[in-house]
Amino acid sequence: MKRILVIGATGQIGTELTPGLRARCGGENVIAAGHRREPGTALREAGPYAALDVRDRESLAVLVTTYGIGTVYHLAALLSAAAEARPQAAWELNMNGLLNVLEVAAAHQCAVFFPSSIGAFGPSTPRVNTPQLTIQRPNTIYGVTKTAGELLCDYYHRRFGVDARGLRFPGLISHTAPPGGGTTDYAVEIFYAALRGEQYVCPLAPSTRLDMMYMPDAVRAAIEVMEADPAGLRFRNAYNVTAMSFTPEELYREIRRHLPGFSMTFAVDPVRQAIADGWPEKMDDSAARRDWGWAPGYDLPAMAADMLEKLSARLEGKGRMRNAE
Ligand code: AKB
Repeated sequence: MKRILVIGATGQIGTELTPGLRARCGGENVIAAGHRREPGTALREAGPYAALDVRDRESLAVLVTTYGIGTVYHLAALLSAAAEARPQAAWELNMNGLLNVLEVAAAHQCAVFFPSSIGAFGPSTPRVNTPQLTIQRPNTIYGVTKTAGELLCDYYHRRFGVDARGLRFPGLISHTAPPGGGTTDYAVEIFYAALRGEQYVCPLAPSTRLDMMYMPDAVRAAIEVMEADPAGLRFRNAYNVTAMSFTPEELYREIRRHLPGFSMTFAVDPVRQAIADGWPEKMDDSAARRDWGWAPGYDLPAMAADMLEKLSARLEGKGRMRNAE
């Protein structure tokens, strides 16, 4: 059996996609790779782990041949706000990393999953019901790498027959992976503050409406699009997928239904606000629904209830561990 390689296994999506794939395909068949030499115990004990810098094409090729890899989920990237602070590093990781993955995939007949983003759109894109095919003129380096990445994946599919598929993810919300350098991170950080009994200072203005998704839906979407019958795929890179759309004010009100004492203030970060203002409020994901049966499972109330339950259990567990030390 051909194995699966997850690059960026310790990052935001990889932290949940890797166990999801291992549960489905068996631990030994899913190789986790990340820039950390020592990943967490759960990741290391459930299957093989390899330290990898995806900018090193040779090491990637060795990994692919050593493990007999048939599918690569390439998740390693700098997110939008972090990329804006280090544009050259973002280009090197997001673009050169992807080019290496596609080159190795072409040489070894691997399928490739590429996560694009609402960041692939820009201020001239329609923000409401953003169509599958529309204007893509992003004005951030992150967006430039996502749009170019979509095109590069399509090029490798057409020119070299690489089975490259992708999704345009909205902001992703996870109780497992801590936020790291994204514009939509507020929608995760807010839960940590609420459960720790702290006031949350939101970096986006109260009415900033953005497209969002809970991580279990994102993991399922990534697996489903890679398992879809290729004959039904009218698009490759990348399908719009969405689940919910809310503002910081609406998320705050939803959390207060569970934790009435929680409070939030605003200190708008001009960099993140400018990025958010150019992104879709809600994408039209009808092509994904029609072509491979995409349907989200979580809306805002369901996501908030599950986040509060799971994250509070995790934070309590950590507190217990600290007290026992
Ligand atoms: C970010 O905020 O940079 C990411 C994204 C929407 O791609 N979460």
